[in-house]
Amino acid sequence: MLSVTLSFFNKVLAQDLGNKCKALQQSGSQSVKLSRIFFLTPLERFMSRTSSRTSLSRFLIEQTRSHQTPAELRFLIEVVARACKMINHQVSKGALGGVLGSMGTENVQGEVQKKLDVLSNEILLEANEWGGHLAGMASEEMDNAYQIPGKYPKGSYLLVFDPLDGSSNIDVNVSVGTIFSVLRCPDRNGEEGDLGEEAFLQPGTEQVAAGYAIYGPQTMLVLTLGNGVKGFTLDTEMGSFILTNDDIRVPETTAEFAINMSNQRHWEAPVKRYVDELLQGKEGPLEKDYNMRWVAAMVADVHRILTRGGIFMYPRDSREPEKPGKLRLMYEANPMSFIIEQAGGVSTNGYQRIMDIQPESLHERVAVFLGSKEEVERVTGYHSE
Ligand code: AFP
Repeated sequence: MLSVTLSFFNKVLAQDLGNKCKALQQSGSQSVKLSRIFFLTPLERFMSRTSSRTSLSRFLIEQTRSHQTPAELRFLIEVVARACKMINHQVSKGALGGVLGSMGTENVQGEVQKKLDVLSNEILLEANEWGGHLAGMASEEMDNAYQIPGKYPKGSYLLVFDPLDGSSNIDVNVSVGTIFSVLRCPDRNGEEGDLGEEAFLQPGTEQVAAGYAIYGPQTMLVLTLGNGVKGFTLDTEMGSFILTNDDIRVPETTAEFAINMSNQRHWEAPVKRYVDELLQGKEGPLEKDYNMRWVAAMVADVHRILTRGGIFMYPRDSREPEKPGKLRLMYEANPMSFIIEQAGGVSTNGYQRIMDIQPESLHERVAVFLGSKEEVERVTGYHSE
């Protein structure tokens, strides 16, 4: 009964829409056109919103059709995107979902794990383990590589991720995100045993895809498959990511920088010099006033830089001299560097291009300078003077 009523209702709306379109074509008057736009029926609004849109699925299918993206990789990205929607759902529940606060455990880096860190990790593992597109996974939240259970087929890719970046922001309701990187699994010459860590230790230049989801005022998926950077916004009513930023570019110049200034006394000389010059503004050697922003979630800081330019810095410092920085190479710096470079920006560790670094361990750390070309090149130059 309900479906009959609905289909009748739809027919009436469709007829009404047809009549309005005809009237619009015949009228030609601007004011009539405008009044039509403002007084759209729900169906008209729905159709005008959805008909010309490119969903993530459609984008990926078109990529496969033009032979730019193998079908297996397309499937992998779709599954990751689906997992990000599930994480977004959990994050948005906040206190109502009972998901805030700590687990009372630590990850391999000795950082306190939030409930949502662990939940997001589980969501990504479960979503990706059964599809047959992966040979293994690795995550910030797990000491060792994750083995695809024997009951599932294995594929040719490796997925590396930070399930919930910036998770210390969760309890204060500030943007967080998921960062991921896709690599090809090296040929194992028929070897059947567990996949070792060495399979993952490939430089960032070997990435075939990278992206992040940002859970903020809007939820977005930013993706590169190696031919530019695309931004998709989550339409929460339809449950799909819609292409909203077709060609994201980082402006070459900027007057905005991002760094945790409270660590200033621990920095190395080139970083001290550079930030000191930024702070001198118009009166200093750079002859320009700079503004500063620091969200303390890499996803949010990088997203701002992709949107309006800037330089993001997390340099190495003297607090833990044996560690070359705070951020992780494989699942933070490499995917973000791939995205930034594909958007026309630059990413270094102060001395060399981050994507050229040969990783030595899964959870290796690295100093990061990324964003607008002019500023990243300037601070990198100071390191070699
Ligand atoms: P959490 O995931 O522990 O919040 O760390 C976030 C992060 O790895 C990165 O996303 C931020 O840019 C950076 O750490 C912030 O570090 P500080 O708290 O030292 O500013």
